[in-house]
Amino acid sequence: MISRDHPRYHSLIQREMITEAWRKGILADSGMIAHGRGEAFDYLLGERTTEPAAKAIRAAAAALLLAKNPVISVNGNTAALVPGAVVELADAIGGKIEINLFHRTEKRVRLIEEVLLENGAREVLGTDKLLYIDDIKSPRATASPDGIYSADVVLVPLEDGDRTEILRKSGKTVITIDLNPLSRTSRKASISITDNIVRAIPALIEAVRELEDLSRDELELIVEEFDNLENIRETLKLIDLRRYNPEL
Ligand code: PTJ
Repeated sequence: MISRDHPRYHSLIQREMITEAWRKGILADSGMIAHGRGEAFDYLLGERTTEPAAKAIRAAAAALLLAKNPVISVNGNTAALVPGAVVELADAIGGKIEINLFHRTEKRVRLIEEVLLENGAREVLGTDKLLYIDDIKSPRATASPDGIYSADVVLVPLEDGDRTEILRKSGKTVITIDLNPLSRTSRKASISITDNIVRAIPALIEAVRELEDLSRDELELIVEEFDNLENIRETLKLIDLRRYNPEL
C-alpha cells in the first residue's frame, strides 16, 4: 500500500499499474523499459503538463474534433495506464479504438480487448479482419479497414518513428503522446504532446469539451497556428531552464 503522502506517490502508483499489467500479460516485456524511459523525461519536465504540452493538447483536440474518422491506437502501455480515459475520449470525439501492437501476440490482443471492454468500450477494432499497411516492417503494420486504414486523424500514444512517418506519408494527421521530445515519433508527428499519457488523455478530454462548440473555421485556425517543431523547441528550452530554476 503506497501512502498518498509519499513524495513520489503518482510515480509509484504508475509503476504498480505497469507491473500489474505485465504480470497479467497485457504489457510487453519491453513496455517496462519504455515506461522507465518515459519516467526519466517526466522527471526532467517537472511531472506536470507544461505550457507547450497544453498548447499541443489544444491543437490535438481541435484536430480530433475536425476529423471525419478519428481513431485512437492502443498498445500495452496505454491499456495498462489509461484504459477508461481512452474509452471516454473516444466517446467525446465520436471516434474508434483500435489495438495496434509492436510485440503482437493473439493472447495480448485478447487481454487488451478485454480490458477495454471492461472499461466501457462498445467496439474494439484491430483484433481481426485486418489489412496491412505497406512499408511498415513490423507487426504494427496491422490496420482495420474501418479504423486506422481509412482514418484521417490517428492518435498514436507511445509510438515508434517508422509508423508515424508512414502514416503521415499516407496523408493522415498523426497525433502522438510521447514524453521524449527528441524521439523520431515526436519530430515526425503532425502534433506531438510531450506529456505523460496519464495526464495527457484526461487533459485532451477536457480540451475537447471546451472546444466542441467552436465553428470549423475556428478549429482549423487552432490547428493551422500550431507549429510542431517550434513546440518541441519550447519544451527543450524549458528542460534547459529548469537547470537553473527547478520550480519552472
Ligand atoms: O504494447 P506494444 O507491443 O505495442 O509495445 C509498446 C512499447 C511501448 C513497448 C513499444 O511501442 C516501444 O518499444 O516503444 P519505445 O520505442 O520504447 O517508445 C516509447 C516512448 O514512449 C518513449 O519515447 C518513452 O519516453 C515514451 N513513454 C513511456 N512512458 C510514457 C511515455 N510517453 C508518455 N507517457 C508515458 N507514460
